[in-house]
Amino acid sequence: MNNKRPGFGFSTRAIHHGYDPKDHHGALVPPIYLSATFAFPTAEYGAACFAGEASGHFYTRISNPTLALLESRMAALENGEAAVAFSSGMGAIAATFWTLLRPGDEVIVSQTLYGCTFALLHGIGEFGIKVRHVDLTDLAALQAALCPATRMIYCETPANPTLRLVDIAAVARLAHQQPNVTVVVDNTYCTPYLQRPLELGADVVVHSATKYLSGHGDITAGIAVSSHAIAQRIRLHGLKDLTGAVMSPQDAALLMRGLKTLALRMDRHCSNAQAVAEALQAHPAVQWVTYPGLASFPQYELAARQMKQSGGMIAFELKGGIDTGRRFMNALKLFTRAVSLGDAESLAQHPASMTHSTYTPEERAQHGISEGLVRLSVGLEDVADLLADVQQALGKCARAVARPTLLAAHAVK
Ligand code: 7XF
Repeated sequence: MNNKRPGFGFSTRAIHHGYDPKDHHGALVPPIYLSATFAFPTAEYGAACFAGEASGHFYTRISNPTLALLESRMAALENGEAAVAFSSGMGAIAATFWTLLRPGDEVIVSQTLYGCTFALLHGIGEFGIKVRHVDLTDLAALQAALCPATRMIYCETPANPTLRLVDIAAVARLAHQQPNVTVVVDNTYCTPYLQRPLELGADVVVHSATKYLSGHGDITAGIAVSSHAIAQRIRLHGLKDLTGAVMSPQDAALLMRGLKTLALRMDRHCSNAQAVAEALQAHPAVQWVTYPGLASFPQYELAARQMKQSGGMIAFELKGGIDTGRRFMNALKLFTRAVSLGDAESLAQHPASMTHSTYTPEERAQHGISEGLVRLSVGLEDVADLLADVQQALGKCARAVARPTLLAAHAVK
């Protein structure tokens, strides 16, 4: 496909961008370059590669043709100039932080973040980088937190696991009133099919490509997408020297296979999740449910403006808190009890004891993660089967919640 022809739609780019079978013996599917190193035609050319004076692949930790194809495809989907592939989402996030921050710098981060990102922030704090957690839905608080030392604003939107949103355009506008502030958005929950932060003014998008992008739960992978200049810094410093967290070319091929169906899969994740969220909301055993597609969602208008659809993730709490939540999880028959998200299989997990156990209970309370929150990643199964599973599990919780009330009523008599 000729990359210079503008106007191809999202799925066409996800399937074809950057590849022409003519250049590869007619192979419909891109070959996998399983080679750690690449031959130099002359010693002088090798030296020029290392000096940054010649282009070309010379060592897979820095670049590889299979990774380069994936990276150009991800850049095309996020509408960025360039991308860098990593062996995990945490690899991408760590390399971005280590590349863009120095001792004495300040980073402003949104209130709620995935547990290991939260832990990484503690880690970089030990190296003299000041981390400020700010409610980024409050622009006055952001304005007050910005100072000459601020170098980065980092957020997830929707946040894992609370689904709280950040208005990317508003935050980027404020951040860019000051020079040298980079806005980084973790777009894992949405993928570029639902939300494109770079188009809204962000500078870097990071992903756990372990999730929706690959979509089949068979790899761990990460991606950072940005301008050429920032991507080059992340590649030559954060990837090459500071983390070495390079993606394997075989995983890049699996990820490109997943990307071909991303739009189809996201449509189905979203419609299935909407139905499950509505069923939860209607059930008497449920205390609250958070899903961007429900009219009760506190940032419903922002979700409609910023996201193409509402995503596949749901957070909710049952009456009776985590004890009832555990009963619900243990009663599930089709949903699998597992962390991760964005797979074909529907998954249920308990953030306080699993993905967000890196927070202390006090920190969870401070960052808006309730102990009873149950997280669902709604998969691609038939919606009727998912609803039946949720209903039967809720039925067990409703009886469990109702029983003490009945006993109490008897005691009064
Ligand atoms: O290093 P990974 O590929 O696992 O990605 C890290 C990561 C980064 N950003 C977000 C928003 C994430 O959700 C993740 C990984 N989250 C999984 C989860 O929440 O289930 C990890 C399971 S412990």
